[in-house]
Amino acid sequence: METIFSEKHRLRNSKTELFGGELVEPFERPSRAEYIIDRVRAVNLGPVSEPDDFGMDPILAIHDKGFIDFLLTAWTDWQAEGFKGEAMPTVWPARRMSTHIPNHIEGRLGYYALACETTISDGTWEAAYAAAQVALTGAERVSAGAPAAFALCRPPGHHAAIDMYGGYCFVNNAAVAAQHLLDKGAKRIAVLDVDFHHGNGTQDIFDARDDVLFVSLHGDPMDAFPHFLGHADETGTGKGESFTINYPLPPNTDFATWRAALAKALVHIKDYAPDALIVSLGVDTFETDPISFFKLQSEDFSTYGADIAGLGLPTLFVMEGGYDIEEIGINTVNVLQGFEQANGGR
Ligand code: SP5
Ligand code: ZN
Repeated sequence: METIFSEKHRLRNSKTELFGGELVEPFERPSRAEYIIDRVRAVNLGPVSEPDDFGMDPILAIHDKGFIDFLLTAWTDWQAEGFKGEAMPTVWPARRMSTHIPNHIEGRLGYYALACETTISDGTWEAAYAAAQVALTGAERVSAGAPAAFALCRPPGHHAAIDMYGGYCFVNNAAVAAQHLLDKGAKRIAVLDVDFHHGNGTQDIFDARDDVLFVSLHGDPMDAFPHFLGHADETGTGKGESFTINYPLPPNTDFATWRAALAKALVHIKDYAPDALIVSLGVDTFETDPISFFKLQSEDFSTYGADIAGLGLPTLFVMEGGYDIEEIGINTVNVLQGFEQANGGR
């Protein structure tokens, strides 16, 4: 399987995350991608390629222009205020308040943020842009007939909504890739989100659409980030009704329970008969992930990679979360190898 990877991920290197009332080193840090690419190379998963540049249009096909303009200048606007730390919001348009978009950077941060653990700093936009190009290049390969590809995106994307960032995400890489596959002629795309956290951004983007099926297994939002989306009663709206499917799972969910939910998800995907599958691949379901509460073990990742291969669909894997950094390479590549071995080594 070919991996698409850009060293520009390193430009996303913020120093602070708000966690437990303290500013700590971010869980989402550059070494994550280094461990993954090292493992890809160590097991000879396949060639590693640089992304092509598809420009801004495919990003603007998914995201609000005002939101992207905000991301482009947020760091310089913040610095112009003379603030010493990294950019984070302190105020939000909460219930019954105005949705006018403020001028001041502090107001705009609150308007466009869905969470404030994720700071914006120098290079954030450049890395997020490169990650979207990685996903687009992977989509291009699948569109051209590759049975599978791995878009090693960093920063991740599935929490980024039409006009919101947060949860370590800025541009929704999986959504940008899905739209690209549709624009290249696919009629239906399924997104299977196996990250521990609910893919609220992807759900938001495709909520009212029937050309993208969104299926997610995740920590129940009653107990897990992002807390305000991902319930089982969210099934899509309008034309998109029944094309969103959520499997919220409780604390300490083990692989047997998780795999039973995956089996149900795979039946829905098969019935939808998509032209291709995008897997939002987060490995924060691992038993020792520092911010999550599922109990998957390393060999389970191989097992479910093979389960996904059973669909027999052209598949683009898009990297999302995973914060047990020492094990992130093994767990991620286990999914890809499990998939490939079940797929007859293609
Ligand atoms: C892409 C991705 O995986 N984003 C996740 C962002 C989660 N950020 C908020 C983390 C809050 C975790 N609280 C955990 C308490 C552990 N005891
Ligand atoms: Zn996650």
